[in-house]
Amino acid sequence: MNGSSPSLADKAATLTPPITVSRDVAEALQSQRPVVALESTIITHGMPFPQNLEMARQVEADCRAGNAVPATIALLDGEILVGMSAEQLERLANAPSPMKLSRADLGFALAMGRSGGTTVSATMICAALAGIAVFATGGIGGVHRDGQDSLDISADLDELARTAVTVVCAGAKAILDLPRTLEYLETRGVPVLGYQTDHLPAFWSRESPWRVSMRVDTPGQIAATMQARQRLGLGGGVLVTNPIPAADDIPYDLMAVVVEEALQEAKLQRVEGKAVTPFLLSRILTLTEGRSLTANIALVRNNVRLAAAIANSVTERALAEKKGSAA
Ligand code: PSU
Ligand code: MN
Repeated sequence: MNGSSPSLADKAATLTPPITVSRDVAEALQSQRPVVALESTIITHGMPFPQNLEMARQVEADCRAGNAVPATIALLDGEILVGMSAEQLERLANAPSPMKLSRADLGFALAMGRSGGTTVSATMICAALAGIAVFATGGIGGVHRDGQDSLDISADLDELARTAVTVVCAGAKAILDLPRTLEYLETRGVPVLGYQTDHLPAFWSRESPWRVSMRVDTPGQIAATMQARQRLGLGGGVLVTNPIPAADDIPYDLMAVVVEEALQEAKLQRVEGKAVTPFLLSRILTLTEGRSLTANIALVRNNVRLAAAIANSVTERALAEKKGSAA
């Protein structure tokens, strides 16, 4: 570094929106190499310490093993980070009272200099700002049970309808109303793809009783679908549902009993709003004696591997198209 003229990567590291893109992510984006965005509410609210930090490091390694640069997204002291250093990850995983950030919270958190994990909705927003098209998470939020009365419908669903990022998840947790979640997504024009499955996966379980209408069997078919949607100017995201690996599956009927018990406790203790999902997750962890956490880690890793393969396919297609138009 001679300090006089900043490299292109340095310039890309500070975009006009207040986000800081790490050097390796900026370089990958600039040279059109595959990048996968990763969310951070799973670190701050989804898993206990230290498993949260171990998982965050592990999925970054999985992403690199799949030939894609990981871009973990979070807020630290009012700075939106796209791509985090080892030290920043550690700070986030240990943050004393991190916010759980969705679209509604981002501006406030930025203004107040707060730290927090980004949910699927906020991660999609930041990924799109940075120019990242593929994002891996565990499960998305959805329509809660009795959501038709409480109107507790995750901001994730509307974000999928408006922001053009492909989200790879293991379906939605059975703590939600799965058929209403599917109906809502359909109404809002969000395609739900089943990866090598005809059934909606239910997070800890490979299969739920509900079907998905669009099945894909290869990462290439997903990239082709993304490209076709882009050509049509449809906007909005794509939801890829990827079943948990068979070795870690907890059957749907078994989980249904555990989920029912956790929901009853949440009701008794009058847990509401943003606190509902973290409360249920931690109760389910205790009720399954840790099995749900092992499953959670396995499914996130599985989603990251698929997201990396999709990102590779997307960049291959973009390069092929460029060559085609140059010829
Ligand atoms: N699934 C998990 N762990 C999580 C979440 C989902 O296994 O921590 C998080 C995601 O960040 C998702 C959010 O976007 O929960 C949804 O929260 P809500 O239902 O409050 O919108
Ligand atoms: Mn909610």
